[in-house]
Amino acid sequence: MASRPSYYLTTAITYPNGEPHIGHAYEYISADVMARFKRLDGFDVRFLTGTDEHGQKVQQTAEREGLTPYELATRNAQAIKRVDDEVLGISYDRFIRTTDKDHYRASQSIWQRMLDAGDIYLDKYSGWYSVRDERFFADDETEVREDGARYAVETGTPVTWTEEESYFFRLSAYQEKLLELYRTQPEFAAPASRFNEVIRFVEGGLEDLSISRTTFDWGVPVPKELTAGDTDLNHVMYVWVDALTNYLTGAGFPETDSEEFTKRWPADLHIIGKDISRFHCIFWPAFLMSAGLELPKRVMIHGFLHNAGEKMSKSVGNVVAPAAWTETYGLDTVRFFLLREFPYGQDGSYTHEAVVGRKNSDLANNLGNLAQRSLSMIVKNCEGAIPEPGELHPEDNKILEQAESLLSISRDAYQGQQFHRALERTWYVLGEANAYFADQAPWKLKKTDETRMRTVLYVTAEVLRKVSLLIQAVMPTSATKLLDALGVEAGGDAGATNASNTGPRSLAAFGDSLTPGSPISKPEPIFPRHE
Ligand code: ME8
Repeated sequence: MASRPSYYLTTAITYPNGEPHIGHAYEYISADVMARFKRLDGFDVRFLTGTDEHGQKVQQTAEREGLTPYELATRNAQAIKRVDDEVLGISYDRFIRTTDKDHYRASQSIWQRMLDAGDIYLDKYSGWYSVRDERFFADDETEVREDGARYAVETGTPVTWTEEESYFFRLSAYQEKLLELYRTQPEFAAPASRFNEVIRFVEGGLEDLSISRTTFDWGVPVPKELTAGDTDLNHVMYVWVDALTNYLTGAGFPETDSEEFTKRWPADLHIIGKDISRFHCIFWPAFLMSAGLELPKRVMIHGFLHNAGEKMSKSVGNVVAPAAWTETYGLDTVRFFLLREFPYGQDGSYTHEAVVGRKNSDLANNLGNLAQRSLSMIVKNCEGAIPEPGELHPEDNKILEQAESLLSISRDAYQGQQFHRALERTWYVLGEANAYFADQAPWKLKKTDETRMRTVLYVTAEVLRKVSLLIQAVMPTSATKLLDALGVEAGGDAGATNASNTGPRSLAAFGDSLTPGSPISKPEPIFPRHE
């Protein structure tokens, strides 16, 4: 399988200063769906996720909890990993922690390269810093509120005045090169609306970036040999320098000549949320340009998930844990809902009613019922095996062609992370299949024209096979049950981890058809209604 093309994708790495919520789950799930689809479609996938453990935010939370930062990070990294493994079935290949040894090496190596390029110099930083955002703000990006305290305008988080010796990265020198990147690689970031915000910001001019801290020590050290010998202080890297570098560590950096690195870098896709687009679309490519490394092919910026239209926040008490959802609705329903309900890239809102609506109409009715009704008829009337179809009528061909078209539509949609498009179109075809089944009424044909009944059941089962193949990435467990019932043989790349990956069916089989005479079984109810 050595010749399979590589596909390397990543999520943002989460701050381990608390438990993950459904907004984080949204990101993990969407990346997982992308990874699974690519695996099923014949790619050699590497899928990286993990935790961003350094910085003041984690250090301060640890102090409050009476733990060392490493203890806090370890506890919460384990909690996040447990959610990935046990609650969401995320098929990552590596869960990276930025406290991993190889990551220190990678971070120091990229620093060295930027230093060698002449892009790092010592100066003094004075300005505002938001610990919650781990981000510097210029004076005019902050405001004093009624309580007398100062806040970042954009994010609403408190800022504190910071004055310290710091190394700087010559970001200002990259303005033109970045603008050229955006011009020549319009697919570099998406959606366009968010990409345009980034472009406008860069057009407005860039200031050099403070990339080290001296007033606390929870970070990747900047060893003295990585300085120009111009400081007596101990510097640690600004957390975003090491955080972004995790994508390189995950590809085997700094071993740039290794087989792994050559195969995996540049990354095909970084999936991130809208609050960190500047870090990924400005700082990250600038660091890489400076270090003489290739740039990622794409940054997909997803929106935020809101609880009934309201921002999730601990103080409002409306933060939802992923397990609360999967226990109530089932994992596959949650995955389907999050990707089907709103366009990927835009903000989305959820309510209990909306999830139940999707579950009952799209899953229980459109898919579940059609599968139950058609497969039970086959089991009962066709000796429990795929029937031999008679001559195909135009209406048979029409629905078969619609199902056939779903592969290229889905591929295109996935290529642009337009998950909702793939699902929307798939459910449109399922709607057509339901109408076909109702019009053809095989239960009536049973009395009048058995050959025709067999044809209609064959065609319906074949549409279900194609749909099931395509929805494996989104609903691995349910799709597997359907494909099992249809007697479709397993084969394909299961990815590295976890049980819900058993029995994948490669999309290479999409263009085949069901074999008459092959045994099928009536599926146990796969998509029960939510009462
Ligand atoms: O930003 N809806 O970590 P983080 C959707 N460590 N996505 C959400 C969300 C919501 N309500 N809340 C958060 C960081 N996210 C950095 C990343 S990457 C080199 C370093 C997303 O724990 C958020 O946009 O604050 C980000 O992509 C991810 O969850 C982790 O957020």
